[in-house]
Amino acid sequence: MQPYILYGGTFSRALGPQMVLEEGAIPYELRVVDMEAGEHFKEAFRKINPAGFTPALITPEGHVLHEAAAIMVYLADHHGLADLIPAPGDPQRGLMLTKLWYYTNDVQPAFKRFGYTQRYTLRDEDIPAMRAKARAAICERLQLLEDWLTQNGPWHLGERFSLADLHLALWASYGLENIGDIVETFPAIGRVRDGVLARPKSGPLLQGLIDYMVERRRRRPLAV
Ligand SMILES: N[C@@H](CCC(=O)N[C@@H](CS)C(=O)NCC(=O)O)C(=O)O
Repeated sequence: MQPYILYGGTFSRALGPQMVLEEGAIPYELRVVDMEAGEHFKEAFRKINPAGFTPALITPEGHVLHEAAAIMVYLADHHGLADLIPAPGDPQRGLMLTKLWYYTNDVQPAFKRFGYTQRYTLRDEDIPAMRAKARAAICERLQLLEDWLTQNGPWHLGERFSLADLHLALWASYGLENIGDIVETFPAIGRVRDGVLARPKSGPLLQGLIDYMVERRRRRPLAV
């Protein structure tokens, strides 16, 4: 059977699915999409994911999956990775899914407005104010997670590690103006990020993202 083919690399959130593949020792091939060169919007990649976003995952059956969190849940379920996802019927699964959906439906759009502010404004002069509002929205949402982790942590599910921790570690590693600012401002979130960094399989991948982002911010600082 064909291995999985994962499209992503560099600063893509394909890292979420990649961490699951590594944690589960699932064979895969990584195909790097150079997003800095705009490869994700070119025809070759649009044939894989017409939306032009990474990650995309081609399964051994030939299905194309997109949406990082959905791919993570699928892989963990399909390969029975019980140490990453509570099984259907386990009440903790609901808690985990609710946080994953929160990341993708609420936290992620605020990050998009912050990182790609020009896409959301009609006039360039509105960019700084729009970005400041997006930043405030991100911090407000992260504060809710900080409160949850402080009261119920150290992981999202208390003592039990899960996909939600991998996903949050990814978001926390992007940072805002500076790569370390989220984990410095929100210590409980920082502990989740550090816990993932300490994992033998996911840790080196996450460190690679952090190193890439530090270098990227140096080349392209955000003007707020
Ligand atoms: N909802 C999608 C969003 C995917 C997404 O935005 N991926 C980023 C990579 S980190 C991307 O392709 N960005 C390119 C762009 O927006 O131009 C998911 O969670 O997988």
